[in-house]
Amino acid sequence: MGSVSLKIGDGTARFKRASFCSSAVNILMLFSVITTNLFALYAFTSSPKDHQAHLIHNPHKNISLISEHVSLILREIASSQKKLARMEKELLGYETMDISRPNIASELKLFLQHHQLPLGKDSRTGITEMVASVGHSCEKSPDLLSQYMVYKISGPCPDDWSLGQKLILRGCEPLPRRRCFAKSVPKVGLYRFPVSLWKPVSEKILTWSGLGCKNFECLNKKKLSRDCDGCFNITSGYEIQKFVKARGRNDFLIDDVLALASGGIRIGFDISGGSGTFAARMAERNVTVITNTLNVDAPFSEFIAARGLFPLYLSLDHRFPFYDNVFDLIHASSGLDGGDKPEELEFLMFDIDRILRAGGLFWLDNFYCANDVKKTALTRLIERFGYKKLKWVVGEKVDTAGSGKSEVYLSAVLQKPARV
Ligand SMILES: *[C@@H]1O[C@H](CO)[C@@H](O)[C@H](O)[C@H]1NC(C)=O
Ligand SMILES: *[C@@H]1O[C@H](CO)[C@@H](O)[C@H](O)[C@H]1NC(C)=O
Ligand SMILES: CC(=O)N[C@H]1CO[C@H](CO)[C@@H](O)[C@@H]1O
Repeated sequence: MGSVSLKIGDGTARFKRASFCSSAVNILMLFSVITTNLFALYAFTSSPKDHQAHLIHNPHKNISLISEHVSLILREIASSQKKLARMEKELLGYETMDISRPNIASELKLFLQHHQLPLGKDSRTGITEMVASVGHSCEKSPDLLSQYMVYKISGPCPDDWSLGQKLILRGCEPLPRRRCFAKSVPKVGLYRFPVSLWKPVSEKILTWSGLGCKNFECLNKKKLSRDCDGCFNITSGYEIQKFVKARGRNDFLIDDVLALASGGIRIGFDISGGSGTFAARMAERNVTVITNTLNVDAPFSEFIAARGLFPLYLSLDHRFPFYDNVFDLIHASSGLDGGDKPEELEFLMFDIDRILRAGGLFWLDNFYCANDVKKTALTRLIERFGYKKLKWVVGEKVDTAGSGKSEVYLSAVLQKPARV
């Protein structure tokens, strides 16, 4: 077994060319079925006349001739299937990773190799081997991946979380596991919950390696994203007013939204939730919220955890690691945006719908629409899901920090219908 397919696990697929690919593959499939059948027809009918006469006269003796034809046909089918699989892979833009090639870290090889189960087939799951889960897009960054997998076994891991995140941002998710100890940061001076929600977090208990900023002063001066403008300042400024004091029609208040829900909001999921302030405000109302974030340009995960909240370190390209119909509430804002790829947002919306329970609320909070086309497309997409619009506000805001142009934002509270 020289190479191992990376088309395994729940690796993130890039969907840009998906529809083109699937129709091309369908045509190929059809073509192959037709040619295989024609071939079979030819094989059974085109034997020379004397052979046929011979067969008729010696029907039992010439079974070997028929079986020869059959095995020829089977070989032909197998080879077209292989050809098809190869073409499909080329169309999708990924290949099997050849772990026999040079410069592949030995730890990576070991991790990717299939491991047979010691007792053969497992009766409960039906599997016969353990397959390591790693994103198929990892194939696109073999050098980074190999660099990531070079370390001393049982020793300290290199200080390289940002390398791992770089791979994740290139779609290499899940990352391979490693057999080394991540750098440990002493977490001194943590406060008890719920006091921890609004206490300043010490700079010393966060990891600043791999980041442009090395302290809060630097972070607070930067506009990290539309949803995090000074969001690490949780003692004064705008962050402490968020969700409890509105700046405009697009800002809904948590208590108003909870009142719409007629009870039963106990667990929620916040997508790209900055420094965790939404989860903090919800915690004060006894609602448990998981905050999804990466550490892009700032130590979001550790900061959220220091506040006593649950950070989920996961890119939005990854299927949410939750079962269907479990959340009462999902909150998302501009972080949801997949850029100029509308399919990405569509896949994401279906995944949000999957984990939200019927009757649960989807709160789209100040979603930035670059233009009218985008707003219309988003509105159409949302309407396809048949949610009840409890609140729907399209507003304009002046971009005070940047160009001074007015920008369009959509805020909505939507209730998932019970589909039967
Ligand atoms: C937080 O914001 C306030 C008001 O904008 C400012 O005075 C204070 O210095 C900021 N704190 C930090 C740690 O940046
Ligand atoms: C949250 O739960 C605590 C303990 O059960 C209770 O005392 C408090 O009133 C609750 N707060 C809210 C806002 O419901
Ligand atoms: C008994 C008999 O006629 N066998 C023939 C079956 O077909 C093979 C292949 O054409 C011939 O070589 C055999 O003589």
